[in-house]
Amino acid sequence: MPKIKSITCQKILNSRGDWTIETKVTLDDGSEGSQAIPDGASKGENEAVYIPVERAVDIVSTAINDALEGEDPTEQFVIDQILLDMDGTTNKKHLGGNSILSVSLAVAKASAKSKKMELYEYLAHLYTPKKDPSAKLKFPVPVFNIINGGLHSHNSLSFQEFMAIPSPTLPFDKALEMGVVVYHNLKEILIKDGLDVDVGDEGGFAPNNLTVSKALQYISKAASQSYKLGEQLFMGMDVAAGSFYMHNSYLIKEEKKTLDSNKMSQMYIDLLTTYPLIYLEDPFYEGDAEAWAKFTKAVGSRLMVVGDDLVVTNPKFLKNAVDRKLANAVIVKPNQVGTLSETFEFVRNAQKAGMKIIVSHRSGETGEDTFIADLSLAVGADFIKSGAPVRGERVVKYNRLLQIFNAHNK
Ligand code: 2PG
Ligand code: MG
Repeated sequence: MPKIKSITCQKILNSRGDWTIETKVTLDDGSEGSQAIPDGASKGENEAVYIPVERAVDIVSTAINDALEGEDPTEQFVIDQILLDMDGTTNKKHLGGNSILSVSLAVAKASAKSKKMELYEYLAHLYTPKKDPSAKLKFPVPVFNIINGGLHSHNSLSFQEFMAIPSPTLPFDKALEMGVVVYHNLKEILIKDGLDVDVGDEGGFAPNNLTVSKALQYISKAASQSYKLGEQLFMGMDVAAGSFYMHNSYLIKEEKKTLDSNKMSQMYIDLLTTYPLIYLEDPFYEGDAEAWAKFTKAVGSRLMVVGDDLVVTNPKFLKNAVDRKLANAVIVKPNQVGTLSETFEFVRNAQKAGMKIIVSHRSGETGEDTFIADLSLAVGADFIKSGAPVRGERVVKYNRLLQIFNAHNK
């Protein structure tokens, strides 16, 4: 049985040019696992606390290293519990969600190496120990964020993400190809119309002077050039409504409109009649529970109403969402909660409640990190969000899935 020999941590840069941490766990059999930590721009109020990087480096390489040295790394749930007990707070403000998660995930990676398993196989075995290892892999549908607004760009759009979504009936390689084709179509159309094709944090175009409807029109046009919209390809949005919720209403700055929750709902319902939208993430601020409940009741049978800031990958907030029927799908971001064990508990409970699962990146990522790709396979996620099919830190996740897909479909 291997033992943890040492845990080290250093600061590195993320895709936004901000510092983050990278932790390395070394086992006494020589196996190693490293994990860098992503960071969000539009964070939920109840996310685990991201402590300053210098402090996190110190905590991981001293206190956490001392506490875990000699422990069995394959006992993931024991390791995570030690970290939770050491922290002792509900939002991980003592040790930091970033410090804790980096260790939790690096331990899993080192253990996978030690067992000579692919990471997704090892994670699947932790998530469902009794699962037949030869069972067919379920690949997530990629959700491509091809127009960026909100806190991910400096344009006038208040909504954060406008997405092209291949039909869930398509194989992963075909779905990826569609995202690429639509992205390039869109680029040409924007250039022809004299619009800017600089990109936002997640690789989507971020031109100025768009409105929500115009952004959707552009995606429709780009998609219909090559595919049957509403059949082969659908659309979605991450509104990230909490980022423009002020004084009990929503400020749509590009249209100089201030809407209350009912008017926001009506706007979405109107858009649903015009565009083949199947996915709407954070349509309301997380504290606007009544609006979530009413809206999900009204459109939940034909639309994925996706909770992100609403549930922050935390079983406690998920329970509230399930009990009050606030959403029918959830985002999974391990760094919102801070340990692999809690992430698994969250996904398990959401799946039990019949919710769709979308494993997601953050807007600030690191170039080599592919953990979420393996995680999506391990838990059988329905979708994965890794931005547009451009920029190294975004495509590395799609490429990891493609490599595994190809290996399984020879
Ligand atoms: C989101 C994410 C990722 P951020 O809101 O879903 O797209 O953004 O990482 O900035 O919170
Ligand atoms: Mg979101």
